Amino acid sequence: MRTTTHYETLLDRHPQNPILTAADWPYPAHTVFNPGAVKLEDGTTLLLCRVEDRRGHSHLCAARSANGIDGWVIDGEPTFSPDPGRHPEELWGVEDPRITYVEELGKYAVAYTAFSRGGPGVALALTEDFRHFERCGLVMQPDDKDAALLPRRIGGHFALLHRPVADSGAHVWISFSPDLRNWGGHKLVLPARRGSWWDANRVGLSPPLIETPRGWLMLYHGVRNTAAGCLYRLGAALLDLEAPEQCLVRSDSWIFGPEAVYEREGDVGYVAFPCGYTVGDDGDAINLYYGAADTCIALATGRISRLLEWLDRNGTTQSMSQAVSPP
Ligand code: BMA
Repeated sequence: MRTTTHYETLLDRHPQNPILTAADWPYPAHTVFNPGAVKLEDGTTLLLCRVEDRRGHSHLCAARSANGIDGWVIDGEPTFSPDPGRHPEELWGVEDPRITYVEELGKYAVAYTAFSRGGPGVALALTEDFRHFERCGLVMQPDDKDAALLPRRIGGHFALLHRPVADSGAHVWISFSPDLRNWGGHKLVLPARRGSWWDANRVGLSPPLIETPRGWLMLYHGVRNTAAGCLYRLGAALLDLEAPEQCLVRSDSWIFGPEAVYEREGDVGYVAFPCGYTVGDDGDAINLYYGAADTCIALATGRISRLLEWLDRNGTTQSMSQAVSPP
């Protein structure tokens, strides 16, 4: 195994990794990965896992654990299945959920990829209990994915981060809505870099934004296309609290990448892809849940304060970054 011994370690792999695999599933599953995560009111960690079947289509299934590490109780059947009859945008499955608790609604908002005949788009569903879901339908048309809602309104509007793909590239954007159905005010937040950068070919939000007194901490994945395939790694940025389209600082280096065997070997090797986190009782410790090699689910632990402090030392302000040019 390769190591990053001479680089600072900000996120530690849990010794029990991978914490969930398809073998744990109570019904046939090919792979389980890219879970959304949330800590429920009673302290239970709920992972909404992407489960791929042998057709290649994905659905979502909830797994619950008291400590967020083991003892998972997995729903006996799919928790949220594609419903292409009523929602044609879900024809080829539902993928990569990101969960946000929206206090104003008293509900969790799940932003997920709906894989339609026209390509992947962003859909939203609301739930109170992860058993009944109310779909809002497709909110961003294809090609678009990697979306999460912010937990509160910004300037009177709901706000959604997402990653449309256009001729100009694959960059992170933010859009606003009065009602979660109609979206506008689109603004570029974080462009992919260019050339030899680790995040040159595509960037996308990873888990939902983490609110801190200094700004929204964003963990994002950056993709570099190589002769051997794509490399998915994780970077950090800080967005302004009241104007999240303003990126205050962005990491030049990646902070976490595929190194362990279960991250390098699988259906899609060299992928570490977090879609959710939970925060400890101290408000600082985070559990970051990620899909490894599009095959299994792993856990990395860290501290928000450390990530912020590292960004202070290793970040670049957007205006100073010569590597970035807007689309
Ligand atoms: C992305 C998404 C993820 C996947 C990753 C690596 O575009 O499709 O679901 O984990 O590619 O295959």
